[in-house]
Amino acid sequence: MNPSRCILLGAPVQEGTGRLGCDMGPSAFRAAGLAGALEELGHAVTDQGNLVPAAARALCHPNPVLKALPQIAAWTETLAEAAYRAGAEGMPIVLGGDHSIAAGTLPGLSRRAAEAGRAFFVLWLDAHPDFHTLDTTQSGNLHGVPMAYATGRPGFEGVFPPLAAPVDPRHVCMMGIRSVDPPERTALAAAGVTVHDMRAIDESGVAMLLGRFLRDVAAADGMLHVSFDVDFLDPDIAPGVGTTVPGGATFREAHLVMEMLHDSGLVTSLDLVELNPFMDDRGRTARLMVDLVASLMGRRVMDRPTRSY
Ligand code: NNH
Ligand code: MN
Ligand code: MN
Ligand code: MN
Repeated sequence: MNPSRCILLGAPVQEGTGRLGCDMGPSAFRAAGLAGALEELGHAVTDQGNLVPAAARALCHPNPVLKALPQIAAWTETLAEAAYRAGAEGMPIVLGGDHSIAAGTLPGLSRRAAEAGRAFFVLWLDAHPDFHTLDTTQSGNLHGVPMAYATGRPGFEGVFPPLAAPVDPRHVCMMGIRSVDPPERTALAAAGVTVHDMRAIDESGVAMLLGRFLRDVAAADGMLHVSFDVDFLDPDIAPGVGTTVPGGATFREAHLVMEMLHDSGLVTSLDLVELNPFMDDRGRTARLMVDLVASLMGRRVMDRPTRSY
């Protein structure tokens, strides 16, 4: 990967989870030294500060459990536009905020790719697939729906903005998955999303699974967006998150994923989501996330020949 112009966009969204604290995520990434770590690697960094959501308008939906629908719909509109614009200026790195922000970033960036005539791929690093529709979610937490919306599953019409370029579910690879609700399981299989759950990682290792996906992206000359939910990581190393699911990616697996992504030279945008500084242990999770981003952006232990996947 050549030196990039990194565009940092803060998205202090917390209404998509059932708890408070993710609104402090952008500050924690900054306090943990994200911009400095990128600059040290030779990248130019422009921090555009925190976004402000569009005005929320009243929305009704028959599912009574949905939480903060007007607020998240407003953020979705703002984020889609901001990610689309930042995609023309450099490599957008969106600092969440909870994972509902991907309902904005994915459509904005896939629209940018479509206009460039490029295929758009997504690597989804998460304990959860976030593949609920507004009708199937039982928790009502809208961080559980962004992938369903971005891939054009029905039921979002008139609530979230229309999609200029829905993401092809066959261009989505999920890794780290270990908490799937029954309606999500059925829908993922029907849509053709590649899901590497923790068992697949245990059986095959991240290198084999990720290498296969990176080869597909490279063969299509695709743009690759990485959506990185903190709960991809094992809670023992990353406690600063609302939803701690045991059995997550280890320090070494996560670093290897990041190093392979760097070597591939394919990553064009990044979401960092679900960091909850209120739950963190003296900034440990924020600092680990910054270290992982540094590996993704070129920090390495030893020089080695560039590999192509
Ligand atoms: N699937 C659950 C729900 O919809 C959990 C989603 N929680 C997440 N997603 N943290 O990444 O509520
Ligand atoms: Mn998520
Ligand atoms: Mn998650
Ligand atoms: Mn294809």
